[in-house]
Amino acid sequence: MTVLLYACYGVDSAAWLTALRNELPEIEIRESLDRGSPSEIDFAFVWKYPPGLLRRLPNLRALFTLGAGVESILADPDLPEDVPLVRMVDPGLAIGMNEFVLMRVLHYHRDMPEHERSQSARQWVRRVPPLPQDRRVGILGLGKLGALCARTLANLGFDVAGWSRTHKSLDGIATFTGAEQLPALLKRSEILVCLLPLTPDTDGIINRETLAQLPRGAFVINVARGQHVVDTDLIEALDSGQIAGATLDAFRVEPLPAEHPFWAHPRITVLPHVAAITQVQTAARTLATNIRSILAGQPANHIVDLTRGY
Ligand code: NDP
Ligand code: OXD
Repeated sequence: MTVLLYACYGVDSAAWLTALRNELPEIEIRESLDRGSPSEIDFAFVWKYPPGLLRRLPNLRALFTLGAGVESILADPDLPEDVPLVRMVDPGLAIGMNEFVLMRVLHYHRDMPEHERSQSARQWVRRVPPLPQDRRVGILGLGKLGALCARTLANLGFDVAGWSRTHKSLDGIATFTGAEQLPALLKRSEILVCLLPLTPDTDGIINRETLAQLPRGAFVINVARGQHVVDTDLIEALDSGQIAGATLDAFRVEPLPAEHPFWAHPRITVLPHVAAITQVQTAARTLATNIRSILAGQPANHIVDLTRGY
């Protein structure tokens, strides 16, 4: 049994190898195709691999991603349709996203951008935030990450609503379903968090029309994909005061080009795709559990639905 680990772009391959070899001591793990024959590879763990890689693996039994979003792998013309594609669902990743969303929601809820502006002007201005029950947070996407963030915020007392493609029932959280209920979710979202997968249906979903449906002075936190946001529409909404601030962790082009207007916008916080990072230790365990399921004849967990796109 042989696994290929192919990861670049900020992934610590050495740490992954150590963790995977600890979790799967009975399995050979190769770091490249330079050794042995590619036809010996049964499973591949990949993230940001070079074009043509999958074409070279004729006997793959399952393909695992080291990250949660799979849109770039789905766009690979060499992706085999008959090999399960398994996305990353990792407790470490979820903890990171939960922390990040909570941090940015609290930042806006407690008026931190205004306090920071006051400090720059050496002004002592005391602002009284509303109670969390009077702060309406909307979460686009109620999957593994969105539902966790929604629960955390609701447990702190925020008035939380979430939006998904299929109906969800979550204790203490108002839920909205499908395109026809999106306006109702937007209308009540003073802080909007995007945790959707990137699909043809969600591409450009944060645009002039949807931003205009948020309450005036709302905040936007995009921790999903850059393509969810129409960049010029967001800047226009910020400049007009319709949107009071935005936290952006993902961009159409990454790294965000130095000349992009987001960098210098006074109401935008740019982060280099760090909201949540797959944690080697916990994720290696998840991968090992999944590999063992497959070897025992069980289906893997978290298989991507290729037609749905996530
Ligand atoms: P899931 O697949 O678990 O959840 C996706 C959610 O989005 C589901 O609730 C789904 O609805 C909903 N959804 C999908 N399409 C639509 C649609 N057309 N209309 C309404 N709702 C829709 O994904 P995760 O929670 O694991 O991850 C979400 C995204 O977060 C990833 O795809 C990735 O892009 C991003 N991410 C970003 C990271 C970062 O560091 N910035 C790190 C990790 C992930 P339903 O439940 O009905 O299927
Ligand atoms: C992602 C990830 O999908 O880093 O963005 O997992």
